[in-house]
Amino acid sequence: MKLKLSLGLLAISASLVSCGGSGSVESKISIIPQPQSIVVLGSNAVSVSDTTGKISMSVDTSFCNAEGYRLRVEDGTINITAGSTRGYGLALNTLEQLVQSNGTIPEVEISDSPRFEWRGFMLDVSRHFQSKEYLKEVLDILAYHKLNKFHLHLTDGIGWRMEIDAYPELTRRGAWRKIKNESVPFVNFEMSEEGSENTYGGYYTKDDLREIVAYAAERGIEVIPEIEMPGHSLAALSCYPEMRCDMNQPTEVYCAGNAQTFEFLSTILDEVMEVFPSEFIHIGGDEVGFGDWEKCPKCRKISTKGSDIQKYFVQRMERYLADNGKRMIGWDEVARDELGESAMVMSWTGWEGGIAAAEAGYDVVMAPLHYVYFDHYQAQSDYEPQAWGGDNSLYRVWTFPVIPEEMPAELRDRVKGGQANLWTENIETSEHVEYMMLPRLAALSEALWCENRASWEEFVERIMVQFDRYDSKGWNYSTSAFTPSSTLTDGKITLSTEIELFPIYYTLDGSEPTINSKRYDGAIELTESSTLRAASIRGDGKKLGNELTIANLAHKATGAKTIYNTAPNPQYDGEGEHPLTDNQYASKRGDNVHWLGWEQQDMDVTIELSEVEIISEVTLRFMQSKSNTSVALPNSLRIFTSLDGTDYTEVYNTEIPVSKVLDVMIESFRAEFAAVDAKYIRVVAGNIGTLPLGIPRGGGNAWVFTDEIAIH
Ligand code: TNX
Repeated sequence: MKLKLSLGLLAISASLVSCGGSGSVESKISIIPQPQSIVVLGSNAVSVSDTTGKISMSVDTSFCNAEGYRLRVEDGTINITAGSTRGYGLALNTLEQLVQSNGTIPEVEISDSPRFEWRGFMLDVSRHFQSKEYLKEVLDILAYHKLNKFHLHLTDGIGWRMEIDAYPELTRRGAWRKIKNESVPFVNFEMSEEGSENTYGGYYTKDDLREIVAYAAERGIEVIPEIEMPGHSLAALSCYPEMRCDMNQPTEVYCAGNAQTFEFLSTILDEVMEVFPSEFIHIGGDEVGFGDWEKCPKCRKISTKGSDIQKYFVQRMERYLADNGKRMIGWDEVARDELGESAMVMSWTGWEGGIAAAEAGYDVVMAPLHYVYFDHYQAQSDYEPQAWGGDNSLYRVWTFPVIPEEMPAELRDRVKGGQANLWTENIETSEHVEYMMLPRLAALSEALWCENRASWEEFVERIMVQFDRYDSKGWNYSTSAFTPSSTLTDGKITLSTEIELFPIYYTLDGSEPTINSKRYDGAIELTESSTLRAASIRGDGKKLGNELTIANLAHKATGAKTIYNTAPNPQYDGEGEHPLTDNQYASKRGDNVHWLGWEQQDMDVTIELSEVEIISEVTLRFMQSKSNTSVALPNSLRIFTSLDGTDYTEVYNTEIPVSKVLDVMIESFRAEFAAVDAKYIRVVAGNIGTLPLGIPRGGGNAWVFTDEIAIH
């Protein structure tokens, strides 16, 4: 359905979706983000099929918020009053969500305005490129959630994505790379050229970017470009090495003592300002290594201290932007750089940077990674595509306070809003971008829009309607909030899901759970060698989220005492008294508490059973993650048994071939041997010692990681 709304010169069209499918909640008013006030007026709904002449709009400048609007549907007419044309757009967005599955709009009065003026989303198009057409889709998604800032991370170490007339190499070479290892293209790559073999990349022409800016503006969204400096600039400096401290030494940091650097960057910013009309220009400023500067004779003339050189650099660029009528934004590292007062700080490492920046007198956008980094996992990692960092589940994002409790009252006005950031080291396709955005963007939009938040339960009801809308728009989204997670206590397993709307069904014989399987209603007792499979299943039989599978959970050594012949590193020593026999398995993340890690040493442990048992199998899992950690599979596995803890017999000895896989993986090893009576089982896993050269941490100490020793 298309609803055409016209008023004088202003013609706006909104496509209307009808929501169906999810059953009980479909006929309710369900709007995300939740408007500040909804009053149901009567029961004479307006039919969408005939809205001609039924819609009137007017501007009321007395609205204290330009994005505010009032929407009244009554007696067959739709009346919108808004603070500005921006407010209209937002009202139409609400109207679209008011349409019920039977094609009518209920009689309501909605008064609405946003809590924050900065409701942002950042997409990194440097690590992986997205087409211009897809960026428009992203803008549609943002507009649908009433976000109004699109921060485009256009440059980074890996790729430069904006055509710059003065420096054509930036996109002729800087936008392309040859992938040396398919599985981790962002770690293992070399610069390339457009059109050459096995090349990945892309860039936007200035016209492309103007088109994106215009498309965004039509949707009330401002596009804020980011040109990273002084760090994260490997791509630019590979094209123009004369801006390095040492021309022959690859680096990601611009030389600060070189006049050419500032000429280069200000020319680039001139071209950026010509294309992007935004009030703000982002210059990055994060994670700068000071090593090059502190050795560079030219930089040392500015100062011998890296932090002072950074300050000089950022101040210079801030002044350049301010002289051109623009406000600079930088990541929280720039807060200590004594900037002009128009500068704004984007707080990413936590709240502290934002609080410090507000104290120093700057405006702040809160984007703390432990709430709103959408490159982080949204559910247990075993069932999710490879992600980065911690768990920012839907619930976690929903609890984003934007202004933290610890922020002093007098500084709170400095917080202009918040933003989610999607870094794309691990994200190549548009489907994956969407999967990471949705539905977390819905939770973000409520945090940024609503003065008074609804309850989680109430939000979750609206999310179900939102899923139907995502379906009709063709947007990919995650339902991971329905994936069961498990905890184990006293040999019993408890299941739960983040969204508790549908029952969990499970099987213990390894078969697929369906709506006819056992319905979970309390802790499950596991017997040796049972395999649990569990899933959330809706009334119509549709499975939501991923399935949980846990194999061979209980075993003969459950709870048994462990003697460490070599001690695990105290930072990775599992959790609890006997972590290797507690039936608790770790996820693919290196920081999961259930991992035990041995650095450079063999893992050598003895399990003491409470009595002599007949055993014939030992199962263990080892992790390997060579792309960004030092964890490698062991090169051998040996098992010895004893009745008295003194005399041991070797029952198993195997070599494990080296695996060149760089991505994170967990490998299970099942050691089977002739049945033997034993009370003590000694397990030795050989550490490869040093990581091979040619991989990210090559030459460094290798670690062995394991989580459980299961004895059968
Ligand atoms: C830190 S957040 C970065 C990015 C990475 C991200 C990975 C920020 C300002 N810098 O360059 O992509 O971590 O999560």
